[in-house]
Amino acid sequence: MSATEQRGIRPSDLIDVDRLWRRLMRLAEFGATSAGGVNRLALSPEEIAARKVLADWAREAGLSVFNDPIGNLFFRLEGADPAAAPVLSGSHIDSQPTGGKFDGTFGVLAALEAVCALALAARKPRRSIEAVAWTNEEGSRFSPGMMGSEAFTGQRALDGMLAVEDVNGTSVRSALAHVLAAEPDISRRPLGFPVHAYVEAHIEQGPILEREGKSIGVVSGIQGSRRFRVTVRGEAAHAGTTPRRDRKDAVLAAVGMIDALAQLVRDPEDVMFTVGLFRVQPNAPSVVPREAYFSIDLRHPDNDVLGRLGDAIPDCCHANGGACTVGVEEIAHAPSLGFPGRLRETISAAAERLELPWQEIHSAAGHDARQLHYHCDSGMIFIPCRDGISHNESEWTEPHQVADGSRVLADVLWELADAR
Ligand code: HGY
Ligand code: MN
Ligand code: MN
Repeated sequence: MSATEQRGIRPSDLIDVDRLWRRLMRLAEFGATSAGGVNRLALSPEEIAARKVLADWAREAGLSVFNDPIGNLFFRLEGADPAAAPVLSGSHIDSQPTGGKFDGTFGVLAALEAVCALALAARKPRRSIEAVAWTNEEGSRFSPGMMGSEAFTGQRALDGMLAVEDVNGTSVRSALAHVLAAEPDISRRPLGFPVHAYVEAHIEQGPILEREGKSIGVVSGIQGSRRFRVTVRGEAAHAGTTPRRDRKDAVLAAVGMIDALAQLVRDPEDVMFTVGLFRVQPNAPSVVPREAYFSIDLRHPDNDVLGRLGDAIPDCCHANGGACTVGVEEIAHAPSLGFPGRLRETISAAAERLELPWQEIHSAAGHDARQLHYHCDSGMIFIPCRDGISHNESEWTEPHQVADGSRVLADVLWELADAR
């Protein structure tokens, strides 16, 4: 086929949707739950196995594979100018404990499909294009999340991350050692490099695109979030013999705090306040609890609201501690951000060319694109998901929706990488 004919074929024409869908279903087997979801925690044996399959698929297409000191995994389509800063695209393959088949995985596999399809068609853009699977985006095993993209962009130091432990006392350092030891055939690159542009494809994780009948969401930005951990220390005592006046009940104090916090953040009504993790020590039915440990996930698109309410959280907790002692630690504070217009226009123009109905949409969920936003021009492409459900085993999106998103992504990546 002549170069001219080649040029007439857009990258979106090269996308093999059946292959992409098969790979989505295959990856969902790693950590598959009986309810049809996925439990593939960061740096777990399930994730090690999934990473190997990704690397095999990339090599079959002739791509080179790299990892880095935090375990990010890259699949590179070499460009005509290898020294030029590459275009990057991806997301994460770690999941929530009761996660779905598409959160993160769609973005990694759509990016991998784009570079595989281009490689198999012997298309060589000026800049290299790399698909990436970022380490520990979800933060459910090791908190806070987004360690891979934060370390890559220098938003957070690697050493502090390596010391983080999961609930069983396993550190990131030791879990990561197993991941990297399982990849002796993958070249290690240093942490971070200049990136020309980053695009992440993701399911919306909300109901808007489906409700509005749109195939593509051009993401305008990501709402801000603040994350805290609260430790309430009381005193273990006998549940039957200890009079109320003598009790230092950590759970009753924590419950009072959470109720007061819920009142504090009641207004404005679009504030997102979640206590998703709650641990009790010694967690025994006939022992007055010695300690309660819980998470706070606070989100809002207005940085002033986020600032005002987040700043009030420690005092609110201390004021409701009663006879217990209270520790409040803020573990992450990510402001609300807007993606650059030029990248949003590139995405919407690609959707127009493919005659796909699209709309601008703000992301209420967090993504690795947040970190890349401070590193290079970044943007996101959303596809609808059924009833907006996510972080739930029934998460679902249709093959044609996956096809639409991956085609737009392929054309956007080519345009960014091949621009003269
Ligand atoms: O929490 C989030 O927004 C992301 O899904 N980890
Ligand atoms: Mn995600
Ligand atoms: Mn998620």
